Amino acid sequence: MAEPKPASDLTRRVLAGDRVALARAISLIENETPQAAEVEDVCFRKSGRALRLGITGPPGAGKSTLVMRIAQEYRRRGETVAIVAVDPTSPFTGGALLGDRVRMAELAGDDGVFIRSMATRGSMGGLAVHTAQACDVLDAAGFARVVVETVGVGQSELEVAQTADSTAVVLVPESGDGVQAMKAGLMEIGDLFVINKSDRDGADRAAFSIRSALELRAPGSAWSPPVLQTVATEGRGVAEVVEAFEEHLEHMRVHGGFERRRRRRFEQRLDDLLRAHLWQEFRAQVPAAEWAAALDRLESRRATPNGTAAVLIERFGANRPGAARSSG
Ligand SMILES: Nc1nc2c(ncn2[C@@H]2O[C@H](COP(=O)(O)OP(=O)(O)OP(=O)(O)O)[C@@H](O)[C@H]2O)c(=O)[nH]1
Ligand SMILES: [Mg+2]
Repeated sequence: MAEPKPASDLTRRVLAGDRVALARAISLIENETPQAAEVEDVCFRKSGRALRLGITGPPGAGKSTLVMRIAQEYRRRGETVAIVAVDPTSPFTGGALLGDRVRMAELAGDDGVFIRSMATRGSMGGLAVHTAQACDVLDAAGFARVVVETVGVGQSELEVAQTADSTAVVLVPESGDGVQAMKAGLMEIGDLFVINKSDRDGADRAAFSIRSALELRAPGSAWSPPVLQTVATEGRGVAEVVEAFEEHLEHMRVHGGFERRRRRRFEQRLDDLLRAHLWQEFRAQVPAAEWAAALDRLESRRATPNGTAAVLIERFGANRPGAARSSG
């Protein structure tokens, strides 16, 4: 493996935990600027110590409110925390996270906390890759816990949740009988479940139905996900959520699941990156006129999508004669 090049000024400041540099580095990642690669690579090599926690669930379940409370609880325990709110829709506001000014103010000015929202942009392996890269940066900067909030709807958001070491699914009493959560793919990814807004009616019933649904999941598995109740706005039950995260992480360390999970995550990440790179490379090989001609043939039904794809791969794919690459 090649020796790493000396770090740039930005990278050095990131590693020193400089907040302005951290924000800048994450922007570079978000925008897929060429400069991002250096920060990413240096930070990746230095990462691995932070424990990554995922918080996901339906829109408005109280995820951001809970994340703020979790951060406060970690601070009470003397741990540093970085928060990444992955916001698929609004690139700049960070949605409710930045809107939650009271709790923000409580955490602002604390050097042990870093909060950042990230938008969905670009193509290089998508949301999960960007999130993992941002987590590497925060990890390398020395934060002990990195918490990622995503809305639990849609495949790419679920993939983000799966980049965590431990994931909490946040539901509300109205989430009903667990069937909805199951349909959304949330039941499979939770290592712990939180019924937030438990100040409302039906929290006990919701917790019961989630527990029942969980019994159908992977019977005999070593870890049975706890189902907790919180009132995030008041901080009730939050210490128990933090405790459950820590117990789950410890459980995996003892039973060996921890490294397995991280390895799976690397595999997924490599897959995503390779797919994106190979696809971009391939598309760059196909002249615009050829592309338009292929679309014409599809439009007039003179060719099929399967046949067209096969022909394009044969003519422009990496395996064609003389396709040996000149640059790496
Ligand atoms: N009654 C009650 N309201 C809560 C509780 N937790 C959060 N809320 C309120 O629910 C609303 C949504 O909270 P957020 O924390 O923004 O929820 P979210 O899941 O992050 O929302 P998105 O990121 O937009 O999906 C806010 O008005 C919160 O004040 C709770 O425990 N009880
Ligand atoms: Mg939120």
